[in-house]
Amino acid sequence: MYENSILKDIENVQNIYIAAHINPDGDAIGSCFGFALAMAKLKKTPVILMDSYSEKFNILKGREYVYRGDHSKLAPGIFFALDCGDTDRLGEAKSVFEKAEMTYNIDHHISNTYFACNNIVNGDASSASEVVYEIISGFVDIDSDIASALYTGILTDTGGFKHSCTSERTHEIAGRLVAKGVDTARLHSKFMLEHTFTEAKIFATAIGRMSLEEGVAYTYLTKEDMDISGATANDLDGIVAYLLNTEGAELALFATERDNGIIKLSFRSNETDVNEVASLFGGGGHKLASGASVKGDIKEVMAQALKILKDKIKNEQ
Ligand SMILES: [Mn+2]
Repeated sequence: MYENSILKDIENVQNIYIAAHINPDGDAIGSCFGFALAMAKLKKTPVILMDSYSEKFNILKGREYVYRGDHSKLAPGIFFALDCGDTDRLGEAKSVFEKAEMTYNIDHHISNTYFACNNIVNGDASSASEVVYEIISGFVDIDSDIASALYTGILTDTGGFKHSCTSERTHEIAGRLVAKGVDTARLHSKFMLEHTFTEAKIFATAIGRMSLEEGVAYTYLTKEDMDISGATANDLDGIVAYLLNTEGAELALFATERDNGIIKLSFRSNETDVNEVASLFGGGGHKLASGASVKGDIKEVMAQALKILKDKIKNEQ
């Protein structure tokens, strides 16, 4: 039902601006690449504004539309924000978004702030890629490149079809994408199993100092840990999920110290609403997976978050 409005809105523009959240993950990248490829099929020129991301995503088509030039002179006729809960999460692309004449917000975060002219937000969808599929399948013949990008987004945001956000519809869409020629074994191996040497080393540091207290599994990485290992924010995938998989853990907390004294908190849960917890720190996300960035001392911020999580578990018993 949004197809018509999108088709009408892109009719008179050539450049289609597309962006997702900062520190882009598989869904941010997959949804942007898939959407960009769909726009290219409509003879439009996609312009993806995106932070640096892990090189492993270079096996996907769509990356050729990532723009690496100066942002200051861009004045979009239309801007699609994908997999992004609020405008701050657009990072550098936020200033470009604000200049756009027409804006769309296509997402699946329940914390989404409905910040665009048109908001297509489905909190029940597994991923932004799933929402993008629902939209573009209405007006584009999905080929194997588009299918591979969207499949990657679904695959990574569902943790390999394991998380509770994986619905019957998710599998149905995944099946349709597979029918378009997705090399599922290759994508599973690339995105769910493979890690770099640096990722393995920083994983070991983080897991080596993990604790499990009153149902909360937690750990942290300091700026020094990151500097010594040469790891970046892109190398930390999977750590918080691994914490939650610890027997006896109901909640997981992973704190990392970033530049300028910013502490990034990641929360995961089997049941308890951690979107609420993240919102106490000015963040958000999903009920079972959320995050926040705060300024402060890592030990203090972590102690604060830990206390909130432990209290939450106690109150629910
Ligand atoms: Mn997502």
